[in-house]
Amino acid sequence: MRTNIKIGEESASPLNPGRRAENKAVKNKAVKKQRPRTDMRSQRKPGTSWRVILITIVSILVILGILAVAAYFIAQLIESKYFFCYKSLKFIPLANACNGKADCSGGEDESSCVAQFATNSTFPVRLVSNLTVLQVYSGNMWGSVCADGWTPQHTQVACQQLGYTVNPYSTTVSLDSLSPEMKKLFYGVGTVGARTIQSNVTIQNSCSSGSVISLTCSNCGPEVPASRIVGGQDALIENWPWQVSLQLGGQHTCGGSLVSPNWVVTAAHCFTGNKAVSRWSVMPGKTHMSSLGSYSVDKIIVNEAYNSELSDYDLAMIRLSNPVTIGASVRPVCLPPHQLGLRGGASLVVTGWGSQQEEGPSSSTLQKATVPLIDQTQCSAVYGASLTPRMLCAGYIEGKVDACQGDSGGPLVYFDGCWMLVGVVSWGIGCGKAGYPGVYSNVDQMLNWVYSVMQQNS
Ligand code: 4AZ
Repeated sequence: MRTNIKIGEESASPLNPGRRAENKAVKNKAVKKQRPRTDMRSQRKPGTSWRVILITIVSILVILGILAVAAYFIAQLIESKYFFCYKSLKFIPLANACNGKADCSGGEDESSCVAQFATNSTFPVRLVSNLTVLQVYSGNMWGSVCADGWTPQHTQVACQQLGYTVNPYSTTVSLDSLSPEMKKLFYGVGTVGARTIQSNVTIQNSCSSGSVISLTCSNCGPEVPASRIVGGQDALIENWPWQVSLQLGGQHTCGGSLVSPNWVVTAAHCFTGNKAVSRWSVMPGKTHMSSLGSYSVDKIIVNEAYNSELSDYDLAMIRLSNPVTIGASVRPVCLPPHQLGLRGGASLVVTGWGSQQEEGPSSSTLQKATVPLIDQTQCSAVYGASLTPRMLCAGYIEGKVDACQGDSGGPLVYFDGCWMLVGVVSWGIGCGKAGYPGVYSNVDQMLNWVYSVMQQNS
């Protein structure tokens, strides 16, 4: 048994070099024997190499994605501070764009800026009262248009004059339904051929057909199934499809309302300090705030009479570079007829993504709030001379439900057969404060301007 032990010790520490060489040879043999195993590894199953390729591609895509997102945010950051002169490939401070002095060598910083527009004449066609009776202005007088001899071509021309080409549609209204004011003077139309309705009309004492023309020029303001906003509720864009987000450098800044596929009505004060048209875009059809797929803007026109200190004539219009595609979540609101005659207490709805409390962030979901119209004299008692005829008030004297920052420029609508844009969110003292209702631009008082802008810039 001991012998066994001796033999064991010897083999554990081989002192004989001959034996060592022999051992090495054995080891080498063992390595050589392993080679075929290495070869087998290079003949991996096909799935393994695909996995490597896939991982490489995904890694590259992830890296490219991260780079693209980083580039986007860097571009946004630069864009928020600088204007890019694309002809001379240089940046200038944003404040130098649209300042009346060309800072880019090609002058492109001054070539597309917010423009002003003044109306020095009466827009010669209008729709009056909730009956939307067509009136024309000729020889310094407004008169209702008789249905006698009226043709679909006349409808087409009148709607075109009002800036609409979509769904021109006319009906007749009996003379008995008209107010004394609308029966003061009548016009008969001649054969169509002229580009304007008023160019070929004759004064008449009455209409032999016994009726006048009522006009609808666009399938605007469809009825909704159900019915920064403070005290509002979540809303769906499908129910308020004219609501758009007006974005500056991709950031929601103001609300706006589509009044046709390529015109948006908003507030003039949205453009104070940001007059470079290229920085603005319009996002229609979204309940949740987003900036992907917004429409570019090719003209911004503010009312020349806008007074930034008084917020008087706080109205502007935006022309889109391409018309929006009309659908369930994108559709224009109707412009109100003249003398709609709303009284204090009329139920109005304001919508927007503005703050849900004063100084708060804007809301990511569209909000709506029902606010009653406040009688003009009652509101003058609150705001005094600050309240001009171009403004109207809506809300509750006890506060709580109101428009707020970020809702500016957005719609205040009234339903009577269709939804009509009666107001545009403009200003107020705080948001939802007791005793201080929201103040809106009074669209009725600036319809002449709205129609003139659409007609002269289409
Ligand atoms: C604003 O700053 C603003 N409560 C809009 C509406 C109101 C107040 C402020 C009305 O845009």
